[in-house]
Amino acid sequence: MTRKFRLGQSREAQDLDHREVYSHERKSDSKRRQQSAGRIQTRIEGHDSESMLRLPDATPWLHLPEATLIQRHSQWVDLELADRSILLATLSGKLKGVKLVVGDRVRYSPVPLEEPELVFDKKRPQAQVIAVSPRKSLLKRGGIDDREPWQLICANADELWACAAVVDPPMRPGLLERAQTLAIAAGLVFRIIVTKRDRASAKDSLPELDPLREQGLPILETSATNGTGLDEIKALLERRTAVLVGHSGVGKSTLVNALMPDSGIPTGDISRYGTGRQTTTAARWLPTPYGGTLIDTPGIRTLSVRGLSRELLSQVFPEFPDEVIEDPTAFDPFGDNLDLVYPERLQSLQRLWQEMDTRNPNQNVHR
Ligand SMILES: Nc1nc2c(ncn2[C@@H]2O[C@H](COP(=O)(O)OP(=O)(O)OP(=O)(O)O)[C@@H](O)[C@H]2O)c(=O)[nH]1
Ligand SMILES: [Mg+2]
Repeated sequence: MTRKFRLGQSREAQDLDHREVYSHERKSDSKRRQQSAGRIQTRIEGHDSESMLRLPDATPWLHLPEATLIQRHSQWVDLELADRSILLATLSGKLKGVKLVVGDRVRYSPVPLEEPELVFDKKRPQAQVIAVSPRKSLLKRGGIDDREPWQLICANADELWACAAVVDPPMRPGLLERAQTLAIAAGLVFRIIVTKRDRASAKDSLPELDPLREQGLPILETSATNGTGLDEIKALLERRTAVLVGHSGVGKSTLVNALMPDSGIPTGDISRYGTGRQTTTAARWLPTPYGGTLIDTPGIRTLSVRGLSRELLSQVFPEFPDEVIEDPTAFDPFGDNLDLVYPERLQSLQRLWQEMDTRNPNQNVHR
């Protein structure tokens, strides 16, 4: 089956560890080989990882109405207008090669300026996106290869809320450190939202979070089932846009529904655990009745930090002295010289430090 990526978007904000998404690209192998051969010959790394993040100048289009991109589909996007109505829109050819993402503020033309290509489901576009306004923030994670150095998660958020369940799926502090790194890189406030608190006894102090607690990170314990922590979340949502990030099944969408019973977002059930499939399949921008906005995202397996600066690590691991941050691999987490309370933190630091430097593993591989 040929998959279409007309908007160039279906590979983002999903778990992209699935290599098969690229199988449709075999036809372009030959072209890629030509380009790669040129690079090898000149020994110049021609790829500019920031190019996909650049936006064309939007100032010629300031006379057009502005809307928020609230969800991407394979062939179109949903826009929310100032009056909260929703329009289905295609992208103008002017935006070819531009990566749009949930949360983008866009300028649109109410009538399509160009004839849209085939649109699935007989849905007719009502508008066309012409320009993207400069982003206040852009949350991204490392991509899987050189052709897509970044996977965009959302634009214009203020905070990243990393969701971790007490059980089902098991809590993995390593993912939280990764999420914190991405949040700092994007300039977002980072919070940890513990979900399913009702599934562990009140006596359980969740000691696996102690190293993060001791760094002073804000941790909020919640339960969509018995309402724990929901008032605090509502208060936080009075004037913020927060993106929910976490493994599939931790309860991100359930939390959204608990906060906004009318949102009717599909949530998963236990039988889905371990299937590797997310219930939520596309990120969605959800204005809340509390003033702020939540962004629900599909569950991720991991968050790559490839391509991010190692300078971020001193903020994620402030307990380590400079010489450890400069080369964590020179130290033994279980050796006597550092005498660490949490040796797993040094192991994490080592992993992130090494991954940030990894060159694209597929760089010179031709399938
Ligand atoms: N006991 C309990 N179960 C919960 C809670 N929150 C979510 N669940 C259950 O966890 C399962 C998964 O919830 P979802 O909200 O679909 O998880 P998600 O994080 O949105 O998953 P993806 O969309 O796949 O990323 C469902 O069976 C929920 O009923 C909670 O606070 N307590
Ligand atoms: Mg979900």
